[in-house]
Amino acid sequence: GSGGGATSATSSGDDTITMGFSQVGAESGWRTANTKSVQDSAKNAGVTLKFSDAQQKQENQIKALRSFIQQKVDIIAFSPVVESGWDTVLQEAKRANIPVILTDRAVDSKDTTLYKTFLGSDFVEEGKKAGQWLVEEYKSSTDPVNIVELQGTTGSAPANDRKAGFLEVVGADPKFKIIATQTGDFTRAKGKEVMEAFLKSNPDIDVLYAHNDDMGLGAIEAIEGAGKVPGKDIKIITVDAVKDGMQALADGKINFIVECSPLLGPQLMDLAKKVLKGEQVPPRVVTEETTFTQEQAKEVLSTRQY
Ligand code: GYE
Repeated sequence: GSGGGATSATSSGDDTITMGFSQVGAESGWRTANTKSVQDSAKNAGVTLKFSDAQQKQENQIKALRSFIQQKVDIIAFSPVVESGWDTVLQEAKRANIPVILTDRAVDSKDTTLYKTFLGSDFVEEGKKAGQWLVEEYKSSTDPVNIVELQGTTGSAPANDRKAGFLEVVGADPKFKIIATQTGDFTRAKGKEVMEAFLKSNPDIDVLYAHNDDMGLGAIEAIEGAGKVPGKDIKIITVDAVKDGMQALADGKINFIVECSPLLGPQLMDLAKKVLKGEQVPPRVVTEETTFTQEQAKEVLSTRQY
């Protein structure tokens, strides 16, 4: 129903749940698949969804959350573009008695009563998996390995954690050198632009680690434009495993992809229903995911859902 508060879904007589969902934007293939998953599963679950696209700006997300509070939605879910700066608006939601679920990305608030649960991937683990592949790939070599890194959106949980997890693993061996690192904002266009700059100032790049497929795909264009062969002259590791990324992996242009599932919608709707029924939910729900080599990509490409 439209009445505010944690129990309105059951006490207002009708059992329609209204969810306000503030999405980061439409910056990547991952994001598009995530939006579709949330919208489709809201429909299937009979949840009325108020969907708002923040175009990668925190101020827009804060506005959207305030508007959801004003409209007295039953529950708010959002994917915070960056980790910090949410306490004030989350306190406003709490005071209005509207429960909040974090999906996909975390906040760094000390007060964990500001949200009911956090549903999404373990980004540190993803970064470690990327690093582990590299360690294995170069295990018999003692030469220096020059790495460039395309980071996700500055201040976002996946950018912070994918960097940290990767460093934790490759940092143990001094032959791995990160010679350049910069944000590509998770977009193809920025990935291409920054990779062009990397190529100009660094003649000897061995490896690209891109925090998502889209930046990697943009970088592939830059590498080809510079007359080099992606996947051979420069080895490429990315994260997500969206269709276009998996295609490039199967084609030999990417060498390894760490999966990050955007299909969070069904679990989000389940959690929302439980929270509104007053049931206990785990404070953290971690998405299960795997990794793909070029051979594995060829096998699963035709059955990928996103
Ligand atoms: O990896 C990237 C997207 O937060 C996990 O955001 C998400 C990331 C994803 O733009 O492609």
